[in-house]
Amino acid sequence: MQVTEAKFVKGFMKMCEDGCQMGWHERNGGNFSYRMREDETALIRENFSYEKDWAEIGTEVPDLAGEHFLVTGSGKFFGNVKTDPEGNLAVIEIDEEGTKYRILWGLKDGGVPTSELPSHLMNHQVKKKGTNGKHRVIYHCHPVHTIALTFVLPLQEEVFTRELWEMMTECPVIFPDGAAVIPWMVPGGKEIAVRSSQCMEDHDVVIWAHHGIFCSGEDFDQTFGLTHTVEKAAEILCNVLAMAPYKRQTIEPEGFRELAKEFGVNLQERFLYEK
Ligand code: 2HA
Ligand code: ZN
Repeated sequence: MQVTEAKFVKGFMKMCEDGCQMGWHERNGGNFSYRMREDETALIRENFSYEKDWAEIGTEVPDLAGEHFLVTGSGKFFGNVKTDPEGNLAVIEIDEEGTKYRILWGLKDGGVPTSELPSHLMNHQVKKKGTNGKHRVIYHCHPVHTIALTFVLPLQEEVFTRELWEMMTECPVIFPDGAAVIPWMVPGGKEIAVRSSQCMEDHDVVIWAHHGIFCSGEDFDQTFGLTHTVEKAAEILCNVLAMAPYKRQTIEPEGFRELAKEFGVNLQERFLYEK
């Protein structure tokens, strides 16, 4: 089967397009990876070439040894994925030590996988273990309002989580573990990858101050929907803060406790502090 005929590739490409339409991928902004299932790899294996050299990942992901990923290319524009998937995407394989990768398909005009490959793979490693293999999608983008909030809110996950939850009733149901926040760091390397993957141990949302957001999920719809929900809550908060420095009324901690009971989610008390 042609790579672009496979259902997971179509889903991946659609999400690239949807993210662009949201305005989350200026120029080459953002990056995206999917941990392929064995049957999906088998389906398109006939298109793979094993001639490219192994290259250093820049970190270690031993629990991903032998795994295959569909990833966006470094410096490539999400907006070009639809018309030229083979020039902008790649299928990569991880070696037996989990320290190297090689390109099996794609990036036909040259190039390498996303500059955030260490963060993507370390996040995948944490999620593969922590969700019993259920999470397969790691998505990074640059949504305006989420980034804007990192200039005015304290960079504390309790504050970000609580403020976002208050903006839409369904937020705590959609991200009950809250949103982690990391301070500004140089992107692209192992240090930010380690920090992010530590946050992914107990969150599906990690906000990078003055940069963007990483979300993890089981499939494309869940992961995109999660990103959209966080960004929409952030947009409402930006609007509220632009109107007044305070809220006249809001959802109170007791309301969140009732919501948790009704919807069967566990909301940690540290997010429900008295203000
Ligand atoms: O430009 O988003 O974080 C790609 C990125 C790097
Ligand atoms: Zn980025």
